[in-house]
Amino acid sequence: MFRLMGAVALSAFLVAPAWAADVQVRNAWARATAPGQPAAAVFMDLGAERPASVIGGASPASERVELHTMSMQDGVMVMRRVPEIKLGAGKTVQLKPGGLHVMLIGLKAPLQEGQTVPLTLQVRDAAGKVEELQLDVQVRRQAEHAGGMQHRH
Ligand SMILES: [Cu+2]
Repeated sequence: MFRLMGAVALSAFLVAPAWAADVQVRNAWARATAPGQPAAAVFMDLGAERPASVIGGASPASERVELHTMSMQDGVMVMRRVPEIKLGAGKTVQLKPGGLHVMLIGLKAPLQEGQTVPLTLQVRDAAGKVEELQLDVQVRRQAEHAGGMQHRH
């Protein structure tokens, strides 16, 4: 029984992690969007073997890709663009609702639950060399995180 459940879980949830420049990405996902919604946030866990930075990205699903962070300012959640997301050796940086995220801006079509969206991240290592990391972002339901905040632009 356990073995059977394990097999189901593997096929449903385990996606091979993507690697570039000793950077590993796990669990890349985005919220499904409503028709007309102009942007979507993408979340993931970023791990690095050596210091590196994510410096940008691109996706066929949107006109452009930006790196953002959210923070509380005077009681209001504010989102702003950041030039890079720094990764430390042996550490994991979580991109999650309410914090750092990758933003797909100018969506060409709504993101639908169950869909997979290609995303390329540019990763720069400590020597300044830039590599591209190809990801598949899984689109999940909006309601998955109860109490999540509205993401506005
Ligand atoms: Cu954003």
